Amino acid sequence: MKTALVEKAAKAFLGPGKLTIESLGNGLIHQTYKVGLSEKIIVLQAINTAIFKKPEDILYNYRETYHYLENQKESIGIPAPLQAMNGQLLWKDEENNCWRALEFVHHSYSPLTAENEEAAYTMSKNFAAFTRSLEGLNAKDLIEIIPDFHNLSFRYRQFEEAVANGIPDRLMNSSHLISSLKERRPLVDFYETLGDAKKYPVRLMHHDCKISNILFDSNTGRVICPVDLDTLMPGKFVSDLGDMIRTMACSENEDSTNWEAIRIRAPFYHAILKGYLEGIGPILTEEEKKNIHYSGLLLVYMQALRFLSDFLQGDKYYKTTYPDQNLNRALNQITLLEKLESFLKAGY
Ligand code: GN1
Ligand code: MG
Repeated sequence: MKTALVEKAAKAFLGPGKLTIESLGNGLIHQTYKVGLSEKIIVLQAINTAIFKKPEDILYNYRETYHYLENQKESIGIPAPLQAMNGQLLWKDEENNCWRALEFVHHSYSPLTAENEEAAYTMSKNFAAFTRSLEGLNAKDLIEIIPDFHNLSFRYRQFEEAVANGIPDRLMNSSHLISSLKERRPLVDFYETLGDAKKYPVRLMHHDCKISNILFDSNTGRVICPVDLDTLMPGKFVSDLGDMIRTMACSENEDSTNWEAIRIRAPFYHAILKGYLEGIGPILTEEEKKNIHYSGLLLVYMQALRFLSDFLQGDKYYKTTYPDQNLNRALNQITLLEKLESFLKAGY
């Protein structure tokens, strides 16, 4: 993003004056900045409208959630959405970039890895408690921000299309990965059984429960709240639990190419499950509990499909910093999937 545009957007939210601007976070989708004007600091984001086609829907869901939580006793609070000087939550610049701003939470940080089981337990419990605290908000009242976002059948179809129409030399480089992913097609069949809403209720899920999406207090070390709520929308429990297993139970992050080091850290896996069950409380159904171990399998598989499809189609979706990065990410996730399969087969 051009500096001049970031400055203009910052002024649209903060007014005129001397600004400080720095990049924030490690998201793969939006451009995020920490912007200051004298004492006031905000988080400013250019929404990726190629992916979030209706950015106003993000603001709608956020405002509804924010107000709902504000009126609940002892519930988790989230950073306040901020209006631009013109009173709007969404501000468009002359190139049609869509900007939004949030309150900056002082003395906070978001970790890149779960340092120990305790941290994994705490985070998992917090994400689960977040879902629980939204039980009173009708999931159907929020907009499905990205239709079919965690629909594994849809992701599998996208993968098939990428295999049919992908860039030829990229297809050749990935033939081994493509067959590993095809072999695991039965996971899609299992996913389809989740369509039964009595057994697997639709709830408001975060849909991006990776470790870097939770804020900790740097003074006390305690969890503050989940962030990156753009994909907060109706969904199934596997999404959040699965993404936590994917990103916290794994010994390496999704960008690692240290294949030999990728493994499931059993104590972390158990801590995540324990935290989730405690945080969600009695609302999980028997069926959900019975099939709880599918969560990690489904989400790691989906992420592998998404990374490989994007690679085959020329890296149009995920930000990359080198040519084979999405291929490596897919390889990383398939390695993780194999490790998770053996871990579960061995009785975990
Ligand atoms: C994207 O931008 P970021 O890093 O928060 C993606 C998630 C993936 C994740 C993989 C809207 O999230 O679904 O799990 O990358 N978000 C979207 O790191 O596609
Ligand atoms: Mg995200």
